[in-house]
Amino acid sequence: MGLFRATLNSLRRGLSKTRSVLADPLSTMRGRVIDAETIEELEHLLLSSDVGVTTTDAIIQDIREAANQGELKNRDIIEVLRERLLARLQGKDRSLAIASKPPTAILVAGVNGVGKTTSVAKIGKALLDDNRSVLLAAADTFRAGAVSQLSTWASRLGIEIVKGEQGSDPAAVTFDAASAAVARNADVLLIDTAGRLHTQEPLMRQLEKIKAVTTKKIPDAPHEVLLVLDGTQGQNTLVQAKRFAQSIDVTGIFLAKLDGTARGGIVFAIEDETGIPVKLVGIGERPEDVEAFDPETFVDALIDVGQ
Ligand SMILES: Nc1nc2c(ncn2[C@@H]2O[C@H](COP(=O)(O)OP(=O)(O)O)[C@@H](O)[C@H]2O)c(=O)[nH]1
Ligand SMILES: [Mg+2]
Repeated sequence: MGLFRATLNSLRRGLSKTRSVLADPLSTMRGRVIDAETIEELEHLLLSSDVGVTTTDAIIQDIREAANQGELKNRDIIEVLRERLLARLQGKDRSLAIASKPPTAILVAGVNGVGKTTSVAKIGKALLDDNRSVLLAAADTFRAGAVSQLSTWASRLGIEIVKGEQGSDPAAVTFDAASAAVARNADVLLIDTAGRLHTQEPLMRQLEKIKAVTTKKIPDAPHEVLLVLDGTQGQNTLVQAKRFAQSIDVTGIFLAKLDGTARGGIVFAIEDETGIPVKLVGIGERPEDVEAFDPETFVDALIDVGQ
């Protein structure tokens, strides 16, 4: 689905807090001879923006070797870094899966407060703007106020919603919603779930059940299982991603709150540690504050080239 834009200026704005940690110090290195000292400085910058040890080591080793071979004479360190960062993100399918026969079902999971419901609203709005019919399943029946939060979004955006009582079985709500999506010929069913701690076994099993009833009603569903991670939670997101991936087949990551973190490099660490592609990023609280994760646009915004 080509629903989402990847806009350099929006991403730059979204990554503005990361600027002081990465892009600003990097810009002072422009034009410098790429020697051992410069490379070491670069290593510190990458680590402090949460790029993670795996990507940092790979890039630094590669640059060191190239420098030793004399390949980096007259090269700009920022351009060299840009190439290497981009290479790390290549070769992944970052598009949202679509069902060959509608409805497409997208299950949204993650721990409490990371931005799931907001992200569901963002995806719903993008689908509506693309003239697709959408149905929301309010399968967070656990937290007080969760159903009404999603209902508020639904009525603001003009999207239909299937909901149950607080405390009711979220798998039953999902089953009803999936049935309704089929009966009404909806293009996309978006399933919002309860925030669970990755340490809460019963809740993790409930998520598996929600997934199973979706498959029962819609063959091959869910077509996407999006894990929402909170960009401000740093290394904690890695633990969550691994735990969720053990329990259900996570097909993509929605990295929310990228605008709230000074460590936007976390994207690299997430992909290194989990192998799951980041597909969407959230850069604000409004329904339009979502961007496709496009490696080139992201890297350019991250290191702020062309400024
Ligand atoms: N700055 C910012 N805030 C966000 C973003 N996504 C969600 N939020 C906020 O994070 C808080 C929790 O969001 P919510 O969707 O209720 O999380 P949930 O518990 O996972 O469903 C709310 O105050 C949202 O407005 C984002 O991309 N950027
Ligand atoms: Mg929620």
